[in-house]
Amino acid sequence: MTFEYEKEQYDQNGFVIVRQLLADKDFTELKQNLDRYIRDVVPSLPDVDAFYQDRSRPETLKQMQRMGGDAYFQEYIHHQKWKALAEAMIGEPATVDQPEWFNKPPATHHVTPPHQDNYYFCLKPANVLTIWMALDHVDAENGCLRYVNGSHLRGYRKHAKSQILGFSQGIMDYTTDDFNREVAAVMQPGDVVVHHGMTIHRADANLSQTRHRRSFAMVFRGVCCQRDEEAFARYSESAREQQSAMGLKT
Ligand SMILES: O=C(O)CCC(=O)C(=O)O
Repeated sequence: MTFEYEKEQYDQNGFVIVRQLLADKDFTELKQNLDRYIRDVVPSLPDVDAFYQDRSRPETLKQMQRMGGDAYFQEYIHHQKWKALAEAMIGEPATVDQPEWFNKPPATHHVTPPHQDNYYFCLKPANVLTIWMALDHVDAENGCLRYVNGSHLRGYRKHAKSQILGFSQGIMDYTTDDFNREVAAVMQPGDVVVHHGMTIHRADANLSQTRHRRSFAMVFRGVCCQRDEEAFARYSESAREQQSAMGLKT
């Protein structure tokens, strides 16, 4: 696949949805391995790699990062379907980071603050993107992602410390104009949304009492990207401060 239509949408809007990226069998295998990882590996991970809404309730697991220590996911990051889509959007060869997993468990009421991923990544140029795969049906009720259309073309917005674990910085001056430009990414399990590192996005809380809102994501960066090490050190320090203020152990 050449993804010409998707590339046009991505360049214009800063995000694009691709329906059913994987064959059924591949999607089932991924979900089985995520279940295995949560069951067998997560209980022994340090706090900073698995975030809970309430540490004493395993069912409130809301985020996992640095999953590359697991042999399956270490290999998975090279999956051709993901790489081909990423490189078609990025327009050059890309490298991939370790996978992440996000959830909004039912009745936990945590939001994703508006942010631009590259504010965290500190890459120049910002030729970086996230591919976020829905594992559940995702809609307005359970907290779908919402994108400010075209915001990747309008530079950085000011971020400040947030109180939300896993998203240490957020845009505090989110305006009516931002709300008006939002597009909700309503997705079926197996659909992916690809967003540019400068695209402003956020998500409401999961208001459903029964439905999870799980996703699996990978970040790809063009080989031309260089990290601004000073800015990244500042960001990493603020993330560490947040985690230690919230009592997380490394
Ligand atoms: O799943 C979420 O709510 C946030 C995900 C996100 O911000 C990202 O992958 O960049």
